[in-house]
Amino acid sequence: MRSYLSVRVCNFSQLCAKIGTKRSVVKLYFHGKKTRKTKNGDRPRTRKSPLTVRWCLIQGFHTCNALILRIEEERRREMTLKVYGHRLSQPSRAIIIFCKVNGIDFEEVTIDFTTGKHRLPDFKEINPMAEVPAIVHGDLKLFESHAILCYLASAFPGVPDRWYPADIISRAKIQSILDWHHSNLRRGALNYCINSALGPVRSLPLNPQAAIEDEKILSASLSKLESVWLKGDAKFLLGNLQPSVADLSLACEIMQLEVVDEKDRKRILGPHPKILEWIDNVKCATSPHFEEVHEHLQEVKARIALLKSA
Ligand SMILES: N[C@@H](CCC(=O)N[C@@H](CS)C(=O)NCC(=O)O)C(=O)O
Repeated sequence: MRSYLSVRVCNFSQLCAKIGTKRSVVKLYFHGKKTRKTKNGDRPRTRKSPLTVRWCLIQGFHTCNALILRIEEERRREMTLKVYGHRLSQPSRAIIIFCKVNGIDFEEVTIDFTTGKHRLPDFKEINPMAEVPAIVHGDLKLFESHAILCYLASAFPGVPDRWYPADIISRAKIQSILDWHHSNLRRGALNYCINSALGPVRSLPLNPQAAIEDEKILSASLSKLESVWLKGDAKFLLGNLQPSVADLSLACEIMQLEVVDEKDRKRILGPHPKILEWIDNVKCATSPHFEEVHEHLQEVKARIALLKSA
């Protein structure tokens, strides 16, 4: 933590310049925040600065250590990463697992898209596309899971390079898998799961006819995945020895098949032993978070069974 013991100021402008904070923020701390009573009569906590700090500033030529430390603390709080998602959502799971595996401090905010919460104005302020996942990190609001994974891997210094390597060629190859994913594997897997099992959970009808077409796209994508990026005895995509953001994103997509009927899942994944082995590798490399975050799918599966029997 930076020490401000030597910071001496005589007015707001100097203080703001020294600590690189907006004048309005410093004033807020200095004067405290005006508060109104809430419905139940409580007064919310104010951020009144300690008297000593106030006195220091009034005196005009004093060290503002306590005030500055409070501002820094608030900044850190504001910088805490917020992940808006839902564990039924494949891309949300990838982000949650990524944060957990890499020890990134984050707050998980559940947006239940099965009941339309993603269309509420507050969430659309964060993601105007009304989809989970999205993140808020300081002033940054970001949506699209692949962009988020790449941002997290680059913005947090403790994340090992192999997740999204600095080397531009390795990075470009990962990017190419991520781009392919959205219009192929995801298209097939997402629509197949909705049309064959998940629909009723989201108040949508099942559509067995569409599911047949979705399965064709999904199976073709699985074959491509095996023959292009998992060729030879590759443990992870691109023949890497450790998983990258692409492994995590694609593995979470395929895991969505946990919610479909067991015989359908076996029919689709059975012909792809390399895929099954690779998913196990991703699971092992990110254990126990991978399993823990995917547990939610079992609850969804139980809900599907209940809706079916009703
Ligand atoms: N391309 C987006 C896809 C996000 C997405 O499809 N999210 C789904 C949940 S998995 C969603 O929020 N759907 C809301 C809706 O369809 O109304 C990403 O990778 O983040």
